[in-house]
Amino acid sequence: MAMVEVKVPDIGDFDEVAVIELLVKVGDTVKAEQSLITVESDKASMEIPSSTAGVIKELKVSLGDKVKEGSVVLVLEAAGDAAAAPAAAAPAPAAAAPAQAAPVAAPAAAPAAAAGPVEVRVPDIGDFKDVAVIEVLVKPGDKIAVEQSLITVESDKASMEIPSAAAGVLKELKVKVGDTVNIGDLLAILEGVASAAPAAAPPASSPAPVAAAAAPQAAAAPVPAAPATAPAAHNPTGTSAVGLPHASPSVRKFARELGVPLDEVKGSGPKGRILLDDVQGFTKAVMAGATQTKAQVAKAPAGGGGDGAGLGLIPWPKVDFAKFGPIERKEMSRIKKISGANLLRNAVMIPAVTNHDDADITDLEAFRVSTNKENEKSGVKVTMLAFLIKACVAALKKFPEFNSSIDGDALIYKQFWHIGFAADTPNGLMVPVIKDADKKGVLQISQEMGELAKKAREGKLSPAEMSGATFTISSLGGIGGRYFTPIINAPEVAILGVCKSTMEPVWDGKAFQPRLMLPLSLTWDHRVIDGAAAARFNVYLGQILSDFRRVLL
Ligand code: CAO
Repeated sequence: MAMVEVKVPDIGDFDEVAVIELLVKVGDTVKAEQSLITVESDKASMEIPSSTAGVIKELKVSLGDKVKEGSVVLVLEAAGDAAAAPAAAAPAPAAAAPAQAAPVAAPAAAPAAAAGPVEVRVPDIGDFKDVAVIEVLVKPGDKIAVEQSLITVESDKASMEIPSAAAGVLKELKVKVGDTVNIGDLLAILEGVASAAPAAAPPASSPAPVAAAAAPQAAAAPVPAAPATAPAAHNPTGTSAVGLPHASPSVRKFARELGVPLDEVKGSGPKGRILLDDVQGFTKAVMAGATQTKAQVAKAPAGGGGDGAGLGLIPWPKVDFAKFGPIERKEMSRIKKISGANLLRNAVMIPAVTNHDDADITDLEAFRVSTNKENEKSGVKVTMLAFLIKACVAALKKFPEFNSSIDGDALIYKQFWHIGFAADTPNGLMVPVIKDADKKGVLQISQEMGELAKKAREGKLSPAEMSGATFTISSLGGIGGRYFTPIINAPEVAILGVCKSTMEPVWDGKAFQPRLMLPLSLTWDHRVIDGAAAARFNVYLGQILSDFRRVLL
């Protein structure tokens, strides 16, 4: 296996360019022509490819370094036959050049007045043949500036933007996404305002550009017979003249493959450049439901409702309500939008079943009332919900799968008991969490609940105070109702709904006795829990609530 130095090839008129991205690291196996680094001048950014396949042994450049033709980028151990051809290690035009940018000076010619329609054609794009149009950046009616990018084309080696050599109003676009184009093909017709002089610069040297999408562009001369390269300077900072996000070709390609709208990704690189990590971070956030793409938001009229197309459902009904009577349209709160999207996912994705039961809390309520009387001066009111939290912890300890979460084909059994409780706030539903409820007494839980519920209503809960729950209780007991079917708060696997307790006649074997009965609704994930376990959970919970001393057992 031969060691090969991969060098910066001929990068045209660029003297020294800065290394702005390292796309590989020591130990990586790279293919011939795989991009290794991104470099950037004040005019363009471009990726420097490897001339040889192999395993990277040493990186010779770091971020911020300046490199020029001949600078050693890295050393690699050439793979297989490539080792026998060390010549390929050099930036030999044949191998490496197609992946180089062919940056050229900005057009020197001043725009000249043009009369009538002007044709814009594909300039000399070097070795590229039949390159695919992957983005159309303008539309008829747009006012086009000289050097404004019109389309992005991509070969298997690179992508580049094709700019307009003339200024004017776009009358007609002659290409669409998916078309393939070659040198001289007609791209667009402008109604002339001004055009750059054709043949402002000689054709780029033989290497074909691997220009960044935002990189060395070749401007088409508006003369069909002799499309001359008048490469445009590209502004590498921020977005391009057409508002294109600033990212290297590989990042743009990656984003396209994932369907990530690059213009919605915040770049964390220098001058706001979008890095691979940014695209990955954005994708993760969308998958986790933490953020939505503009398209998702537009499609989600009912707080993340979507149009049902993904589920093969018929579209959401669109009704012109105003036809039937007066209406008022109000935007949903941010919390409603976020929780709506989460609730929808949980409702759709979890095979949920709800078991209803009643618990006799006659003695517990009597105890609660007397405790509150005794503690009147302390200012802390013991609530039924605090007892329920303690009782649930006991049941969760007895039935640990209720305190678990699904992780692929495995279950994560949590050895902590953090209980979330739904709180009704003016802005919507929030779920603060009582951490380590197993280690706290009912008084402490009541006090914390009071504080958290207050914060929730004031919109002051921190993300930490709303995270980490292993089980949730949703209590409508202070309001009313009998039973309901709460939606599981993923990735938890169960939730307890509680309604208002009522005095009911309960048969004790000899006579009906007036007992205070608390309606319970336990929703559980059937992938983790089965009906028998859910029934046992409810029975056990009922036993604890009817005789709280069992918590001590
Ligand atoms: N049965 C009968 N009475 C009950 C009860 C029950 N299960 N639970 C509470 N009560 C009583 C309380 O004792 C209290 O009465 P007093 O004022 O006479 O003492 C009264 O109802 C009000 O209680 P509360 O609701 O203020 O207190 P809480 O501890 O029960 O609940 C909290 C606190 C934050 C959970 C509650 O205020 C809340 O927001 N509930 C709504 C939760 C919700 O929206 N769930 C639905 C989610 S799904 O959309």
